[in-house]
Amino acid sequence: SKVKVPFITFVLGLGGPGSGKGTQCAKIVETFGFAHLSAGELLRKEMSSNSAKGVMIRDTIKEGKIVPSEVTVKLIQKAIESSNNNKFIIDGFPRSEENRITFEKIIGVEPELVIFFDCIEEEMVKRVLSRNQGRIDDNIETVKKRLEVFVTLSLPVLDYYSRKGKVRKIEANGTVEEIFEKVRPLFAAEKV
Ligand code: UP5
Ligand code: MG
Repeated sequence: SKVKVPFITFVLGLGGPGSGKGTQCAKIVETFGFAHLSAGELLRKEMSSNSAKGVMIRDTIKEGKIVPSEVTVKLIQKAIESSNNNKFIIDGFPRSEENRITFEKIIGVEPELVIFFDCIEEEMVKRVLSRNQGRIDDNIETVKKRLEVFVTLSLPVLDYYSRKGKVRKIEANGTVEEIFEKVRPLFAAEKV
C-alpha cells in the first residue's frame, strides 16, 4: 500500500559519514519548513528496544552495514504518515540501489531533488571521531567500513539520480554556514 498523502515532496540529502547531512538538513527544516526524516535516527530509536529487531539493527550499525530495506522503509513510511507536513527531507537514505528500489515500490514517489554533500574523506573522519555523542559506530574501525559501504553501495544511487538530472552537488568541506549558503539557493531555484 502506497503512502496516502496526495501532494508530497521529497528532497534527499545524501553524502558520506560525517559529510554534514544531519546538520544541513536541520537548517533546511528550520529555513524552508520541511520535516526531517533521518533514516539513521529512526533506526537508532528502533534499536534502543531489546527486541530481536532492535538487536539486529544494532549489530548491523556496529558493522557499518546497511539494515534490510523493508525495515528502514517501514520506519520512514510510519514517520511520513504520522506527520502533518507534506514536504520531507530524507537524510541518509537510500544508501543502496536495493534501498532505492524498495522505497519506490512501497512509497511510490520519486524525489524532486537530491542534494549530495561532497566532503573529503579526511574531513569526514575527523568530524565523526570528534562528535562524542556515544554512537556505537563512531570509532575508527566502523568509520572505515561506513566509508567503504558509501563508496561501493551508496555512490551508485547518486549515479542513478545524476542520470535523471536530479543531483545537486554541494562542496561540503567549509564551515556549516558556508555550506548552507550553497544549499539555500537550491530551494529557491527548484521551487520545492
Ligand atoms: N559538523 C557538521 N558539519 C560541519 C562542518 N561544516 N564543519 C565542522 N564540523 C561539522 O556531522 C557530523 C559531525 O560533524 C557532527 O558532530 C557535526 O556537528 C559536525 P553530521 O551533520 O552529523 O553529518 P552526517 O552526514 O549526518 O553524519 P552521520 O555520521 O550521521 O552519517 P552516516 O551516514 O554515517 O550516519 P547515519 O545516521 O545516516 O547512518 C548510520 C548507520 O545506520 C549506517 O552506517 C547504517 O549502518 C545504518 N543505516 C542503514 O542501514 N540504512 C539507512 O537507510 C540509514 C542508516
Ligand atoms: Mg546524520
